Amino acid sequence: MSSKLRYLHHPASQPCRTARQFMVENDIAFEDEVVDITTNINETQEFRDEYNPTGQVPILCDGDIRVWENVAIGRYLNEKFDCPAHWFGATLEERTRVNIYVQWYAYTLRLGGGAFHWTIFAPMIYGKDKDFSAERRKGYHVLYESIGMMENYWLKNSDYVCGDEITYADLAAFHEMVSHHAGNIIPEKVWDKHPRLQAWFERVAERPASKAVSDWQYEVIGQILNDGLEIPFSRRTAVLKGTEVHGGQNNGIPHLGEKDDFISQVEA
Ligand SMILES: N[C@@H](CCC(=O)N[C@@H](CS)C(=O)NCC(=O)O)C(=O)O
Repeated sequence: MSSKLRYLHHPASQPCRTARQFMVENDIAFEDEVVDITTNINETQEFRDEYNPTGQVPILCDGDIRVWENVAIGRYLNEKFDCPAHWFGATLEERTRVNIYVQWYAYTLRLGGGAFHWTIFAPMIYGKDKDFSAERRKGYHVLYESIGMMENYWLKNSDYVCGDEITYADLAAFHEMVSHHAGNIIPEKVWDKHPRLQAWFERVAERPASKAVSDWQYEVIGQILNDGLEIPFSRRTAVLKGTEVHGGQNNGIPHLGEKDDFISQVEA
């Protein structure tokens, strides 16, 4: 008996939108289940035991199988549904480039989500009267280093981050940038310094599946924000935990002190 795939997610989550777009791109049918990560529902022992020990989304349920981590979800679906080879690479070389990208992004661009988180969500969680400038700086630092790599390495010689065809890596990168775009996190001046990144973002945004996934997100989140910016967060989120990164760790991000003027240089 075949059971329907269940997809546990939240629309504000970049990794959730990434795996979602992969399903939309490949016409994979699934049942949508929003997990309200603004409450502590996903931190209960029951949730962790049943779905994911980290309490995070996205989670794919295929019968008794539980898949978490968005890239693992993409790979699982790619194999299960024998999706077109370009998504994860047709040759060893192409597959390796996608592998390198998804490893790299998890420690860099993904953590740059801190710039969005500390600007948009943190005031709703902790109160608008608090000063998050130090945390925001950390987020911006990682974000700007990452978009520098996107511009000068990943997109230097190709239309997509891993070559001339779209891969899962583009979806992962795109949904990080969608949040920054939606939240006006990156100043125009900085976008203008990254013309390849800008052109790539527009290229990926043109895809019908990008529009479907992003419009849906804008609709849901936009509605909440228009209603007065009061997402009832009652807890820390993973992005917040993830941006607690310091120089000297194995992610290669330098101490802020060592490059204290980096953010102002990028924004100059
Ligand atoms: N490495 C994970 C990250 C997933 C993640 O950060 N999920 C966040 C939403 S963006 C979450 O579930 N936060 C709630 C929590 O940590 O309790 C992936 O790529 O799937």
